[in-house]
Amino acid sequence: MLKLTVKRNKEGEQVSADTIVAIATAPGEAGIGIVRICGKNALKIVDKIFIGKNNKKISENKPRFLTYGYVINPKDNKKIDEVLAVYMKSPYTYTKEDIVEINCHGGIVPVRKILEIVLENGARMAERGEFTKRAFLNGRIDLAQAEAVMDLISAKTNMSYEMSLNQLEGGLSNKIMEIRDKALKMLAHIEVSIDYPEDDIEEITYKELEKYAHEIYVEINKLIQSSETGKILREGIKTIILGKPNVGKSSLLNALLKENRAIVTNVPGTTRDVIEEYITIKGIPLKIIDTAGIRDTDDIVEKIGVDKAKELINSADLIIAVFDKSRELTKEDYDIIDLIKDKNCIVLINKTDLPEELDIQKVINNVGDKKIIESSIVQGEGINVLEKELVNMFFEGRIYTNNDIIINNLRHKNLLKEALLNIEDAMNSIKMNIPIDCLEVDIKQCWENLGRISGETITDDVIDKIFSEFCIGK
Ligand SMILES: Nc1nc2c(ncn2[C@@H]2O[C@H](COP(=O)(O)OP(=O)(O)OP(=O)(O)O)[C@@H](O)[C@H]2O)c(=O)[nH]1
Ligand SMILES: [Mg+2]
Repeated sequence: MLKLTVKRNKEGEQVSADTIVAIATAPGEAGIGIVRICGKNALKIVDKIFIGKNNKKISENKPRFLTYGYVINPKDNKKIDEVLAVYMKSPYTYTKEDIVEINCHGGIVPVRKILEIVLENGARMAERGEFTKRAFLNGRIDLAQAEAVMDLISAKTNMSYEMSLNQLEGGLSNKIMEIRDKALKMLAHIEVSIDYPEDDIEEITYKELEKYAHEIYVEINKLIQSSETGKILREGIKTIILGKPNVGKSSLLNALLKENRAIVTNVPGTTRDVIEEYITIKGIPLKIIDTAGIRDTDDIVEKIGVDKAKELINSADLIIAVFDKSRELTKEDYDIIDLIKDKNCIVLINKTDLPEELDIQKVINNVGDKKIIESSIVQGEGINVLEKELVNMFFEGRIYTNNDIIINNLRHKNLLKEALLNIEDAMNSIKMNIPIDCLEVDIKQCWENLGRISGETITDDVIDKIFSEFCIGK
């Protein structure tokens, strides 16, 4: 009844026809560079181009032991580089196929020369992500784990790195498997009921199905909800610092970064362009954006900056609106109050070290129930309170651990949404006592959509698309 659409290789079987090669390290000057060869002829090829101490071949050393020697051009025995090479024997390798890695000097020339020699001697250039694709097709990891490899490599924040590591270790895959098992149990109940269509069995079956469907619904929904967090952990909380000129916006950026990134002067209109930086506060990544002070201006450059700042407001996760406590509220301040209405926003009243001119009550009356914090950035006061509030607004003091399963991949989120619709349809049918065999289609679709996340039920073209986004050599 339930079949896989992708052909995956059997345990221990090396079915890839070609032996592939790629430079596994990043281009540039480095201590070492690694050329990686994978497939059934890997050892044979390296035996032709590698010569160890006392003329020993790599195949004469034990697998997983480094062999010292030279890569040579077999045509004229000319040495190409002094290297360490290691042979990893199938199936205990990254791809489950034979792999040889050559550690050579890390400049662009040695790695390229070795790559060329390997190509001349029978390997072909690996496609993007082909090593990991083989690991998937050979059944060492599932698709969600393969995607985690790519996310791990491209992680920009500690949190997204940890999310990917958890996914690589099978956190998400196990959860998906649990939910799919429940769907399978539902299908089994339906089969029994169709085979023995007595009334009482059908009644029991409806109750059981309702229970399972509800559990599945709750679990899928929880995963979908986590994707908001996933996006933030991956890309950072997009935070815009907004305010009229000279209130201390750039000073705030510098204080949060703990470095003098933006120019700060007492001339209003100092910042004219948008300045973006990443910071991590209590493990939570923020993409923080300093903007030009909002005011009407005839200066063309400054005006573009002001317009850019206004544009950013709609795409922000959070706004920090800064006001100057040493000055009366002005028209510009009221414009800003207007701009932040209905937005996720913290109000910062800065320059508390100076004589007070601002009527805070006026601010409170106008901004509504937004959180208000006072600060003196030059004296380092209030920054801690602000940092705490920033994190609390998004995570309410929750610390994320490695055990939390967080969806951070759009493909997964979309499949979960489809699976949720399927189970909702099934739940509605159960409520309406629709004949039991009609439920089967929805539940099966739910099971299949979930299976697409781990790659159990997926087509070849989707797989090709996913791996084409990998880097070469992984
Ligand atoms: N006394 C006092 N001065 C401050 C404080 N914060 C910033 N300043 C000063 O206020 C002036 C303006 O600071 P900036 O950070 O450049 O202000 P800004 O909002 O980025 O200004 P624009 O880029 O022109 O929009 C500088 O002279 C800062 O040193 C504070 O808490 N107290
Ligand atoms: Mg500035």
